Amino acid sequence: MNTVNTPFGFDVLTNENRPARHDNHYQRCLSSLRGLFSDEAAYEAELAKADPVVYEVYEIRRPEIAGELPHGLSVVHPGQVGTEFYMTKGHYHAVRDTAEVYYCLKGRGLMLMENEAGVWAAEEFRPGRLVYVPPGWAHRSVNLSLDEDLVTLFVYPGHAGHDYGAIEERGFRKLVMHNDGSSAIVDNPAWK
Ligand code: PAN
Ligand code: ZN
Repeated sequence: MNTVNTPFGFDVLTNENRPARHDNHYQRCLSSLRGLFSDEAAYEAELAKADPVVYEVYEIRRPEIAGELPHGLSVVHPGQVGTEFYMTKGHYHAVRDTAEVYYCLKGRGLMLMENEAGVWAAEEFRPGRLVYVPPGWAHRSVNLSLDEDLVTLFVYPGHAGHDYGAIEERGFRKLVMHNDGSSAIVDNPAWK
């Protein structure tokens, strides 16, 4: 992590859908996402064939304090499990009153959001479009393309932290499904 308090700049997107610099890179393979997709039989069938990378993240890490702004690139690959599009796990920030900005560089998709009052929202991702995730909203990126990566730049407050547990337990209220060449946002029957 670059903890030095010195300005820096870099090309955020190279030809390989990765930033010119990063401190950490992680990949989420299908095998690490058990329980995420609604069609469990389709998930097991896909996994029996292969263990593809569903999404990956390049982080420019910063100290986990309020004044800092960690940022990075999220790349959700194209694909589906059953008819549900590839997506990120999704999370709340551990410190609920922290927001996040996402800016779409490539591809097309949705930011699916919901808050603890049970209200949900979806905002479109396409190149040049910014999505603002207000404090208190869980967020999940969904790739609506079956042949192109969804590449977004994110920036969030250093002290935000990540809470995956609430979403792992409850799921999101809505699922984003591939439907006849298009997409449909439907109720999640397993949502608690
Ligand atoms: C992003 C996300 C990234 C991966 O950095 O962490 O897109 O999604 P999951 O964390 O849900 O797997 C962010 O929102 N940070 O706060
Ligand atoms: Zn976040």
